[in-house]
Amino acid sequence: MSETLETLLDESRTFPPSDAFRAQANINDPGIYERAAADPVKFWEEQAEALHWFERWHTALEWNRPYAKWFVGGKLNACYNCVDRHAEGPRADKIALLFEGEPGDIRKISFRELKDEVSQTANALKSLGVKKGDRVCIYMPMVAELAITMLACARIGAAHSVVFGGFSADSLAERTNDAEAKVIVTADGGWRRGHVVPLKKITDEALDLGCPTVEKVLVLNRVGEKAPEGTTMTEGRDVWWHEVVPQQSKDCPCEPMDSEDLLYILYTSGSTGKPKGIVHTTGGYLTQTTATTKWVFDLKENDVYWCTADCGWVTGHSYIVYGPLSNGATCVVFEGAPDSPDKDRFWKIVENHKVTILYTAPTAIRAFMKWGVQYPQSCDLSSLRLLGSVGEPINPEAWIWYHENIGGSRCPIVDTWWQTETGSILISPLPGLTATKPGSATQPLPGILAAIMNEEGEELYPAHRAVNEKPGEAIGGILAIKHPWPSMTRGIYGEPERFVATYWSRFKEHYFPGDGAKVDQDGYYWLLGRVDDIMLVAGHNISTMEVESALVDHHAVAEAAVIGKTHDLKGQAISAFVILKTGQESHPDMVNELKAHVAHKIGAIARPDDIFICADLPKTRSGKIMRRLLRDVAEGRALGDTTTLADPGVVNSLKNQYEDKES
Ligand code: 6R9
Repeated sequence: MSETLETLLDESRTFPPSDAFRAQANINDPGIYERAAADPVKFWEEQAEALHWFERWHTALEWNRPYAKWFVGGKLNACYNCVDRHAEGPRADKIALLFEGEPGDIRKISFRELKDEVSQTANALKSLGVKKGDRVCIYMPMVAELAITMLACARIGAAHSVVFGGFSADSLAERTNDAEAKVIVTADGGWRRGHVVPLKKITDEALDLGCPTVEKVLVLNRVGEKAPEGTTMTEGRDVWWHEVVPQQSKDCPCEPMDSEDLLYILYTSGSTGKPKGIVHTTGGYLTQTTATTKWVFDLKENDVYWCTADCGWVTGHSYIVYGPLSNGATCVVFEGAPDSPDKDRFWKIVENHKVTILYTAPTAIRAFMKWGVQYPQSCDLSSLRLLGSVGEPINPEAWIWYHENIGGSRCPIVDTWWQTETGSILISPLPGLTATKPGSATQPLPGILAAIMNEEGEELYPAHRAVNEKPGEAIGGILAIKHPWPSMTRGIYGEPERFVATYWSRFKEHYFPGDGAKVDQDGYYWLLGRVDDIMLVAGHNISTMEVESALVDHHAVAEAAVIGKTHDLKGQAISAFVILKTGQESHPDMVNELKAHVAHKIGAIARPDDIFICADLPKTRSGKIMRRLLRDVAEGRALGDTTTLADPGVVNSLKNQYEDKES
């Protein structure tokens, strides 16, 4: 990358909170930013007070870059905070988990029942030999028992490592072995678009590859007689959930954990290399997920909160399980897909359960746009009062569509930027205070110091600055976080050098998240995608996100992925892959029309050299577009690692079509 990043997209629409929303919001005093900036450590200590500590900490922060320890000396238990303190108080009969399975089965679990079931599961894990400090691998469908198992681990001080139920036997074995897990908790199967995902069979395959540390496998009966042929139990190793869990005592004390004890490991697959086991500890993580859930989602006692992520991703950890339950919220847990049995499934869930807060991903929103407004319009979405987005930059047009068609133009949208490594949301609007701009994650949250850097590691936009200081003109560069924050990762499991090399070597002081960003003249942050994806076109750094947003702005376009393709003269030329909305036909002039649209919208410099209209894009299982593979396609190379793709077939057929077009 050269000096700075061009700033092309100029989005001037703003959406201030309504007076009514502001008046009732959890955070409606703008002074919170100043108070936090004046003394971030003291500010986070105040947030930690919201938790139940068995013993108070003696030192709020010990910082030996890159290692932070928060609330040192404090003792607490994450499960106690998420379950027991509510079960023992006025929330005992409040619904904690509101589960809907793909076939339509519904289970409502109160905090009192959750405490019993988590305790029994914890005792079952103990009976299988799990002790404080051990690791448990969880490979389950998105059912209530997945959250229950995570909490059961936390209760007895065992760390969980959740592996997304769509991963292969190889991935499961690799992660199980890296974490040296003693037990795997799985299910006979899970439902996905009417089919059974054979989780137990895949677990057996993984174990056949060699997982020497695994002693027992606990198997939930989810699909029963629909389990695929060959689903068998290995005597002495495998145990049915229903044969050991319900029999256990409901009495299982919460283990007092040190604030810095391991809570979980979660593997993130970088674009290359083996997955990184991101480590999170207890006190700081729970403090910040608890606080941010309350601020960002404006969570109230009567909300029905639904985060559509899977617990296989960090979003499911922080914003389905730990943050919301610690706040005593009612959380929807949904097993299935948004288009099964039909494309209105999400909206039926919102209508039936009167969901008030919906947190989903841009990839889902763009799919809804592509399918058409008739699906949300056929359901009553009037219970919704706040919408959230996470996982990728949300293009302004997708934001506006979400605002109008899902939020009925009345719900604030929180576009939340964060990572597995950050543990909780770092950049986001506060819905009672922030005037939002479509496509911008707006501002670092109180207590977070975020800078924009140049290649040389100098701050172009400083982390420390007066709260109301505005740059006056847009500044593009690399995002960096300066001060430690409580929920930051404590490392990559077993790989301290890789931890330093990946996040702490690029800059002398700051944490390097790997994302490009700009601040606009008003001091709003725009996340522009991974630094590796930024294009260098004739000496200009151009973000893929801005060109994609200009394409999605065209009425016929549902989704776009942009890459830089090697070019003799320009270094890189802009190349776009475009999916049209359902019902839109490509016509001979479509490509020229789209090129002209981009040039008109953000400038001639960003006009794509070529545009390829396609039916699908390669995405990771959490829905992020893999531009690296599109570069391989465009440059005619062999495809790189495709193991993290949701559907490897997509990129292979794309490659064939692309080659046909070129020849
Ligand atoms: C929570 C999660 C992290 C990467 C991150 C960035 C992208 C996430 C975003 C966003 C723009 C947002 N990302 N949220 N980009 N705007 N609101 O997704 O964690 O799976 O670790 O991915 O996702 O590139 O660096 P993770």
